[in-house]
Amino acid sequence: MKIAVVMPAYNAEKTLEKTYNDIPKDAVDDIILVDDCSMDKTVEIAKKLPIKIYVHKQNKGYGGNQKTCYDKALQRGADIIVLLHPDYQYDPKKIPEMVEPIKKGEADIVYGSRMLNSGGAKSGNMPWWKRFGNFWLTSYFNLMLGTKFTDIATGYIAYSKKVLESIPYHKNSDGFTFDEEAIIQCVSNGFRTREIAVPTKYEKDSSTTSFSDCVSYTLRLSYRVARYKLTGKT
Ligand SMILES: Nc1nc2c(ncn2[C@@H]2O[C@H](COP(=O)(O)OP(=O)(O)OP(=O)(O)O)[C@@H](O)[C@H]2O)c(=O)[nH]1
Ligand SMILES: [Mg+2]
Repeated sequence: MKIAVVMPAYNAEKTLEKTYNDIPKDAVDDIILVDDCSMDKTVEIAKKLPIKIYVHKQNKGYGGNQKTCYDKALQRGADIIVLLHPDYQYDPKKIPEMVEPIKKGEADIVYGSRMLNSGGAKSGNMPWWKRFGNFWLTSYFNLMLGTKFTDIATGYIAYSKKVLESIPYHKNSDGFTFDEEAIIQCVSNGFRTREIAVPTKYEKDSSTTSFSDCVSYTLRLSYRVARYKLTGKT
Protein backbone atom coordinates (compact mmCIF):
# COMPACT_ATOMS: atom_id res chain seq x y z
CA MET A 1 0.00 0.00 0.00
CA LYS A 2 1.26 3.47 -0.93
CA ILE A 3 1.25 5.80 2.10
CA ALA A 4 1.06 9.55 1.49
CA VAL A 5 1.43 12.26 4.14
CA VAL A 6 -0.28 15.56 3.29
CA MET A 7 0.55 18.81 5.11
CA PRO A 8 -1.80 21.80 4.73
CA ALA A 9 0.51 24.76 5.41
CA TYR A 10 -0.14 28.39 6.27
CA ASN A 11 2.70 30.42 7.83
CA ALA A 12 4.46 27.28 9.09
CA GLU A 13 8.07 28.50 8.64
CA LYS A 14 8.97 27.94 12.32
CA THR A 15 7.60 24.40 12.59
CA LEU A 16 7.70 22.81 9.12
CA GLU A 17 11.28 21.46 9.22
CA LYS A 18 11.00 19.82 12.67
CA THR A 19 7.64 18.32 11.64
CA TYR A 20 9.25 16.91 8.47
CA ASN A 21 12.30 15.61 10.37
CA ASP A 22 10.10 13.57 12.71
CA ILE A 23 8.22 11.81 9.89
CA PRO A 24 9.46 8.16 9.86
CA LYS A 25 10.71 8.09 6.23
CA ASP A 26 10.73 4.28 6.03
CA ALA A 27 6.98 4.20 6.78
CA VAL A 28 5.99 6.76 4.13
CA ASP A 29 6.09 6.71 0.29
CA ASP A 30 5.03 10.26 -0.56
CA ILE A 31 5.11 13.60 1.33
CA ILE A 32 2.99 16.44 -0.08
CA LEU A 33 2.82 20.03 1.18
CA VAL A 34 0.18 22.46 -0.03
CA ASP A 35 1.01 26.06 0.81
CA ASP A 36 -2.04 28.25 1.35
CA CYS A 37 -0.45 31.49 0.20
CA SER A 38 1.67 31.87 3.36
CA MET A 39 3.09 35.30 4.12
CA ASP A 40 6.29 33.87 5.63
CA LYS A 41 9.13 31.65 4.34
CA THR A 42 7.13 28.41 4.39
CA VAL A 43 7.65 27.75 0.64
CA GLU A 44 11.38 28.60 0.73
CA ILE A 45 11.88 26.16 3.62
CA ALA A 46 9.70 23.51 1.95
CA LYS A 47 11.79 23.76 -1.24
CA LYS A 48 14.86 22.66 0.75
CA LEU A 49 13.07 19.42 1.68
CA PRO A 50 12.66 16.34 -0.62
CA ILE A 51 8.87 16.72 -0.74
CA LYS A 52 6.25 17.53 -3.35
CA ILE A 53 5.00 21.14 -3.07
CA TYR A 54 1.87 22.82 -4.43
CA VAL A 55 1.23 26.53 -3.85
CA HIS A 56 -2.19 28.23 -3.76
CA LYS A 57 -2.12 31.65 -5.45
CA GLN A 58 -4.61 32.88 -2.84
CA ASN A 59 -5.43 31.73 0.69
CA LYS A 60 -8.30 29.21 0.57
CA GLY A 61 -8.45 28.26 4.24
CA TYR A 62 -7.87 25.07 6.24
CA GLY A 63 -10.54 23.07 4.42
CA GLY A 64 -9.78 24.49 0.99
CA ASN A 65 -6.15 23.58 1.53
CA GLN A 66 -7.06 19.99 2.38
CA LYS A 67 -9.16 19.61 -0.79
CA THR A 68 -6.01 20.22 -2.83
CA CYS A 69 -4.00 17.91 -0.54
CA TYR A 70 -6.37 14.96 -1.13
CA ASP A 71 -6.84 15.63 -4.86
CA LYS A 72 -3.06 15.57 -5.37
CA ALA A 73 -2.43 12.57 -3.10
CA LEU A 74 -5.07 10.50 -4.94
CA GLN A 75 -3.72 11.64 -8.33
CA ARG A 76 -0.27 10.45 -7.22
CA GLY A 77 -1.67 6.97 -6.47
CA ALA A 78 -1.92 6.99 -2.67
CA ASP A 79 -3.79 4.10 -0.96
CA ILE A 80 -3.68 5.64 2.52
CA ILE A 81 -3.56 9.41 3.10
CA VAL A 82 -2.41 10.82 6.44
CA LEU A 83 -3.32 14.41 7.34
CA LEU A 84 -0.45 15.95 9.35
CA HIS A 85 -0.47 19.62 10.40
CA PRO A 86 2.97 21.18 9.79
CA ASP A 87 2.62 23.21 13.03
CA TYR A 88 4.29 20.41 15.03
CA GLN A 89 1.25 20.01 17.29
CA TYR A 90 0.85 16.33 16.38
CA ASP A 91 3.63 13.71 16.71
CA PRO A 92 4.66 12.52 13.21
CA LYS A 93 6.26 9.42 14.78
CA LYS A 94 2.74 8.06 15.31
CA ILE A 95 2.18 7.65 11.54
CA PRO A 96 2.96 3.88 11.48
CA GLU A 97 0.40 3.34 14.29
CA MET A 98 -2.12 5.57 12.48
CA VAL A 99 -2.02 3.56 9.24
CA GLU A 100 -1.71 0.04 10.74
CA PRO A 101 -5.47 -0.64 11.27
CA ILE A 102 -6.18 0.42 7.66
CA LYS A 103 -3.30 -1.72 6.29
CA LYS A 104 -4.73 -4.69 8.23
CA GLY A 105 -8.20 -4.03 6.79
CA GLU A 106 -9.64 -3.46 10.28
CA ALA A 107 -10.63 0.20 9.75
CA ASP A 108 -11.33 2.70 6.94
CA ILE A 109 -10.35 5.83 8.89
CA VAL A 110 -8.10 6.32 11.93
CA TYR A 111 -8.28 9.41 14.15
CA GLY A 112 -5.43 10.48 16.43
CA SER A 113 -7.17 11.30 19.72
CA ARG A 114 -5.45 13.79 22.03
CA MET A 115 -7.98 12.88 24.76
CA LEU A 116 -7.02 9.17 24.87
CA ASN A 117 -3.41 10.10 25.55
CA SER A 118 -2.37 9.73 29.25
CA GLY A 119 -2.85 13.17 30.79
CA GLY A 120 -5.09 14.05 27.85
CA ALA A 121 -4.69 17.28 25.89
CA LYS A 122 -4.02 19.09 29.18
CA SER A 123 -0.56 17.47 29.27
CA GLY A 124 0.05 19.07 25.87
CA ASN A 125 -0.94 22.54 27.13
CA MET A 126 -4.14 22.77 25.08
CA PRO A 127 -5.93 25.84 26.51
CA TRP A 128 -8.73 24.92 28.96
CA TRP A 129 -11.47 26.58 26.79
CA LYS A 130 -10.37 24.51 23.78
CA ARG A 131 -10.54 21.36 25.88
CA PHE A 132 -13.99 22.35 27.11
CA GLY A 133 -15.15 23.19 23.58
CA ASN A 134 -13.76 19.91 22.30
CA PHE A 135 -15.47 17.93 25.11
CA TRP A 136 -18.79 19.67 24.42
CA LEU A 137 -18.64 19.14 20.64
CA THR A 138 -17.48 15.53 20.91
CA SER A 139 -20.27 14.70 23.39
CA TYR A 140 -22.83 16.42 21.16
CA PHE A 141 -21.59 14.54 18.08
CA ASN A 142 -21.77 11.20 19.92
CA LEU A 143 -25.26 11.96 21.22
CA MET A 144 -26.57 12.91 17.78
CA LEU A 145 -24.67 10.38 15.63
CA GLY A 146 -24.60 7.44 18.05
CA THR A 147 -20.81 7.34 17.88
CA LYS A 148 -18.12 6.92 20.57
CA PHE A 149 -15.49 9.47 19.57
CA THR A 150 -13.21 11.02 22.19
CA ASP A 151 -11.76 13.89 20.07
CA ILE A 152 -13.74 14.96 16.99
CA ALA A 153 -11.65 18.13 16.60
CA THR A 154 -8.41 16.28 15.94
CA GLY A 155 -6.35 17.32 12.92
CA TYR A 156 -4.50 13.99 12.77
CA ILE A 157 -6.41 11.63 10.48
CA ALA A 158 -5.55 8.65 8.25
CA TYR A 159 -8.00 8.04 5.41
CA SER A 160 -8.11 5.01 3.14
CA LYS A 161 -8.34 5.87 -0.55
CA LYS A 162 -11.82 4.26 -0.70
CA VAL A 163 -13.17 6.80 1.80
CA LEU A 164 -11.84 9.90 0.02
CA GLU A 165 -13.11 8.56 -3.30
CA SER A 166 -16.57 8.03 -1.75
CA ILE A 167 -17.28 11.14 0.32
CA PRO A 168 -18.05 14.48 -1.44
CA TYR A 169 -15.30 16.40 0.39
CA HIS A 170 -15.31 19.18 -2.22
CA LYS A 171 -18.78 20.09 -0.89
CA ASN A 172 -17.33 20.71 2.57
CA SER A 173 -16.38 24.06 4.08
CA ASP A 174 -13.09 25.71 3.10
CA GLY A 175 -12.81 26.69 6.77
CA PHE A 176 -12.10 24.88 10.07
CA THR A 177 -15.20 22.64 10.08
CA PHE A 178 -13.93 20.57 7.10
CA ASP A 179 -12.75 17.61 9.21
CA GLU A 180 -15.95 17.30 11.21
CA GLU A 181 -18.13 17.62 8.09
CA ALA A 182 -16.11 14.72 6.69
CA ILE A 183 -16.80 12.76 9.91
CA ILE A 184 -20.56 13.19 9.35
CA GLN A 185 -20.14 11.94 5.76
CA CYS A 186 -18.02 8.96 6.90
CA VAL A 187 -20.51 8.00 9.63
CA SER A 188 -23.45 8.33 7.25
CA ASN A 189 -21.62 6.03 4.76
CA GLY A 190 -21.03 3.47 7.51
CA PHE A 191 -17.23 3.54 7.23
CA ARG A 192 -15.32 1.82 10.05
CA THR A 193 -13.55 4.32 12.29
CA ARG A 194 -10.83 3.74 14.88
CA GLU A 195 -9.08 6.07 17.34
CA ILE A 196 -5.52 5.80 18.63
CA ALA A 197 -3.96 7.89 21.42
CA VAL A 198 -1.64 10.68 20.25
CA PRO A 199 0.11 13.38 22.25
CA THR A 200 -0.33 17.06 21.37
CA LYS A 201 1.90 20.06 21.88
CA TYR A 202 0.67 23.65 22.10
CA GLU A 203 3.87 25.68 21.76
CA LYS A 204 4.27 29.38 21.01
CA ASP A 205 5.25 28.74 17.37
CA SER A 206 2.29 26.46 16.68
CA SER A 207 -0.49 27.75 14.47
CA THR A 208 -3.65 27.94 16.51
CA THR A 209 -7.22 29.12 16.17
CA SER A 210 -8.57 32.11 18.10
CA PHE A 211 -11.47 32.07 20.58
CA SER A 212 -13.82 33.69 18.05
CA ASP A 213 -12.77 31.11 15.42
CA CYS A 214 -13.72 28.37 17.88
CA VAL A 215 -17.11 29.93 18.72
CA SER A 216 -18.17 30.23 15.06
CA TYR A 217 -16.77 26.74 14.38
CA THR A 218 -18.78 25.27 17.30
CA LEU A 219 -22.00 26.98 16.20
CA ARG A 220 -21.60 25.94 12.56
CA LEU A 221 -20.92 22.32 13.53
CA SER A 222 -23.80 22.18 16.00
CA TYR A 223 -26.07 23.27 13.14
CA ARG A 224 -24.56 20.78 10.61
CA VAL A 225 -25.04 17.84 12.97
CA ALA A 226 -28.62 18.86 13.80
CA ARG A 227 -29.38 19.27 10.09
CA TYR A 228 -27.96 15.80 9.37
CA LYS A 229 -29.98 14.32 12.22
CA LEU A 230 -33.20 15.94 11.01
CA THR A 231 -32.77 15.68 7.23
CA GLY A 232 -29.98 13.12 6.63
CA LYS A 233 -28.24 15.84 4.58
CA THR A 234 -24.46 15.64 5.07
N1 LIG B 1 -5.12 29.19 10.45
C1 LIG B 1 -5.02 28.72 9.20
N2 LIG B 1 -4.40 27.52 9.04
C2 LIG B 1 -4.32 27.07 7.82
C3 LIG B 1 -4.87 27.76 6.70
N3 LIG B 1 -4.61 27.04 5.63
C4 LIG B 1 -3.93 25.98 6.06
N4 LIG B 1 -3.74 25.99 7.37
C5 LIG B 1 -3.05 25.00 8.17
O1 LIG B 1 -4.03 24.27 8.88
C6 LIG B 1 -3.50 23.72 10.07
C7 LIG B 1 -4.47 23.93 11.19
O2 LIG B 1 -4.60 25.26 11.49
P1 LIG B 1 -4.49 25.76 13.01
O3 LIG B 1 -4.50 27.23 12.95
O4 LIG B 1 -3.38 25.06 13.65
O5 LIG B 1 -5.85 25.29 13.61
P2 LIG B 1 -6.15 24.01 14.47
O6 LIG B 1 -5.03 23.08 14.51
O7 LIG B 1 -7.42 23.49 13.99
O8 LIG B 1 -6.40 24.60 15.86
P3 LIG B 1 -5.51 24.37 17.09
O9 LIG B 1 -5.96 23.10 17.67
O10 LIG B 1 -5.75 25.53 17.94
O11 LIG B 1 -4.10 24.34 16.60
C8 LIG B 1 -2.15 24.40 10.30
O12 LIG B 1 -1.13 23.47 10.02
C9 LIG B 1 -2.11 25.52 9.26
O13 LIG B 1 -0.82 25.72 8.76
C10 LIG B 1 -5.52 29.00 6.90
O14 LIG B 1 -6.01 29.65 5.98
N5 LIG B 1 -5.59 29.45 8.16
MG1 LIG C 1 -2.78 23.87 15.11
